[in-house]
Amino acid sequence: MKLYDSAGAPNPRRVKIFLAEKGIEVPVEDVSIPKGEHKAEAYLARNPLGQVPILELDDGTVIAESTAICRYFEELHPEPPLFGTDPLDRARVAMWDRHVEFNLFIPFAQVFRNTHDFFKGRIPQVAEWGELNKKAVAKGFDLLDRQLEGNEFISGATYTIADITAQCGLDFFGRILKMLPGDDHKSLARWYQAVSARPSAGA
Ligand SMILES: N[C@@H](CCC(=O)N[C@@H](CS)C(=O)NCC(=O)O)C(=O)O
Repeated sequence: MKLYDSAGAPNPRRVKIFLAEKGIEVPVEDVSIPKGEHKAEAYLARNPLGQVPILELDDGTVIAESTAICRYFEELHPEPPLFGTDPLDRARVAMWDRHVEFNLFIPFAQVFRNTHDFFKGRIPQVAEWGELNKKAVAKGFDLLDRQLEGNEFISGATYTIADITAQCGLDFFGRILKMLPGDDHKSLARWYQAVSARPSAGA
């Protein structure tokens, strides 16, 4: 089995933190986004979307989408559970993971793609759309801050995939765009400090 990664990229990092939390080691191959290796023929044959991460199994089966890869490992290695523990908890974790994706991670990615110099000349950029998404990120901060006022972690009392998704979004987009939680989002800032101190954050 092999995980196709791109150093520093936020989606593969979701999988790497997940694996670190589970204590699983998987061989990793780097696919350079700056060099365009993710759009090379050999990689597109594995993932026509030309995105990382993918997990390639020994029989050649390819799993794309970070959450799908994490789910696969959750089935193989249920402990510690990172997708919830019973029907209600699993629903709650799925709900919060989706909330984080749609209200934080994706708007952050839109700001990055539409306003950052890295993408100049690589993709068509619509600066106004990027600016609008800054407002969506701010609303995402509000949502998570409210949730974290009374909860240690995003979906409740335990660290889950929803925390990993938010952590990777803030570590990558939040840092590059200088949009990190401050005094207006104290609970989110408290949570961010706590998850950043976990050993898995080094993954
Ligand atoms: N929904 C996918 C998103 C994957 C994705 O957007 N990966 C980024 C790196 S973080 C990528 O490959 N970007 C290059 C591109 O889209 O051309 C997932 O969760 O894995």
